[in-house]
Amino acid sequence: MESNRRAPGWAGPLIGLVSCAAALGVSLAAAGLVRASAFPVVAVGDAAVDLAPAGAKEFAIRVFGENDKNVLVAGILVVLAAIAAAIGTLALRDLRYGTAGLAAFGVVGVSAALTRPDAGVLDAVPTLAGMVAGIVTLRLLTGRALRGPAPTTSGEGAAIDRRGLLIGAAGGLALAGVSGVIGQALTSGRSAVSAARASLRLPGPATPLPPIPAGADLRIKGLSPFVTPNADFYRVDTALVLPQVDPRSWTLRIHGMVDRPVELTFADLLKRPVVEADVTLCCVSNDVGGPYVGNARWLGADLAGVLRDAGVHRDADMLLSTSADGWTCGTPVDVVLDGRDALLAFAMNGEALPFAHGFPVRQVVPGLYGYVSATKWVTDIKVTRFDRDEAYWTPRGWAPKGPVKTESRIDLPRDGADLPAGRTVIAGVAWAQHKGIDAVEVRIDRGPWRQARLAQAPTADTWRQWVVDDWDATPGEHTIEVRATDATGYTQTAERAPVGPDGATGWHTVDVRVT
Ligand SMILES: Nc1nc2c(c(=O)[nH]1)N[C@H]1C(S)=C(S)[C@@H](COP(=O)(O)O)O[C@H]1N2
Ligand SMILES: [Mo]
Repeated sequence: MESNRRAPGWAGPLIGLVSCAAALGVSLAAAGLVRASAFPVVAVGDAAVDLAPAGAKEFAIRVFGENDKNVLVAGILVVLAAIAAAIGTLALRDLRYGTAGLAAFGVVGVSAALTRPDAGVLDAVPTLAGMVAGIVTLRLLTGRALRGPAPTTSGEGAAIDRRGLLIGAAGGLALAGVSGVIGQALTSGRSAVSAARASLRLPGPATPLPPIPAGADLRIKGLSPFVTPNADFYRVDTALVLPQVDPRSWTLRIHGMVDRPVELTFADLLKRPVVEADVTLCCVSNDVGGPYVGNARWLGADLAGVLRDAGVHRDADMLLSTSADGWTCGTPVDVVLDGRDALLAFAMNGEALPFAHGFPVRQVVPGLYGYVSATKWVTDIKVTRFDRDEAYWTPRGWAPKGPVKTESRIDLPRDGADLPAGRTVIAGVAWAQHKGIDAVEVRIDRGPWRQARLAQAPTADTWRQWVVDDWDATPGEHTIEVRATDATGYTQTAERAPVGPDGATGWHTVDVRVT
């Protein structure tokens, strides 16, 4: 058609963006009915997370911190918008191009949705529904636009029906908005599972732990509290939308190299002897001085007991656990069976696990980094061997086994702080889970090491607060360094190692200016 060549530049992008918005709104509504992670933006994002090259996790965490997922989704939406604008422009020229463009989106979305490890055929529905809505909207809008008056020979006047197009676009946006709101309500309306969580009555531990000793928390403002409140606990995982696992239908299968494969329901789990344990969890991606470490009082079933009941074969050395969303984790069997408090945890600091921390059940194993021990939303444990199976992060360049490295961190003063001269408190935390911290030393401007005073720690499985409260800060720039010694006698090396492949090393160092 000739007329469309005179369509104003904004018409094509407008048509494309509105069609794309309608497609996303309708697919979100459909995802609300199927499941949230089948929303194509999420499915594509999840696939991108899994396909990302080794080192990408490290990069994303370093640059974006706990916002890494939002940044990824925003990035996908920006790319989507750019392509949508191009598709609309093409559609005004020839509708077949536009339709083909949207269909190509559909293929990408369906492929991503169907190749997720936990996918079923229904997961294609949200993308397909969105694609149909997008194509119909695209056709209607181009149709309306091109119904405009014939162009004048002078080339002036409306070559497209602006009014018709704008009314159509408003309609398309209304469709996007209404279906998007419905979809948002359905996908975040985790009401059934939330209600199940709220109504859980958790059993008490067989042998309750004594309350946390008062001496474990020095109560210094700015120092990490001994117990990290759930709301402040770091979160690291590959899930773009939190798995919604109903405890009433949850089961945990234990199989592989065992005499008696078992499948436990949540009720079965609660009937087992309940163990309470204070355990500090940390991430292998936590750089020296970083925030990905937290301490909680966990409640759960004893994982070793569950394994003994199943009868683990002598030659098995790995537990390959899988989460409801298909993430996998490889944990050394000998570590879990050596008598430490390895848990199938269902509560954290006195409440059912928060959704972000693995509701209804997660693993907790003191002494191992989270990526090899702390499977959230766990549903399956295959007893196997490290030479037969690989967990999620191993082919992505992370060590198959990940014992925690002894670490210490300065919380106070903050790096880059401006301080008044005089007596200044230096304080922080140190951890060497399942070994225990024996000493922490601090030095200023590479001077002599001074012993920090250690807070109490109820067991060797938690971090330990420390403080130096007699530093007389003099005006000028100062460098403060810390190093810890664990109960095996090992003192942290000064040598800087990056987080990959098996955890960072080096002394945390902060620079301050005293005036
Ligand atoms: N299902 C699932 N569990 C997971 C992960 C994950 O990506 N998926 N990440 C692990 C990693 S790398 C860490 S450090 C801990 C973090 O636990 P948190 O988010 O409760 O602090 O969870 C572990 N469990
Ligand atoms: Mo981690």
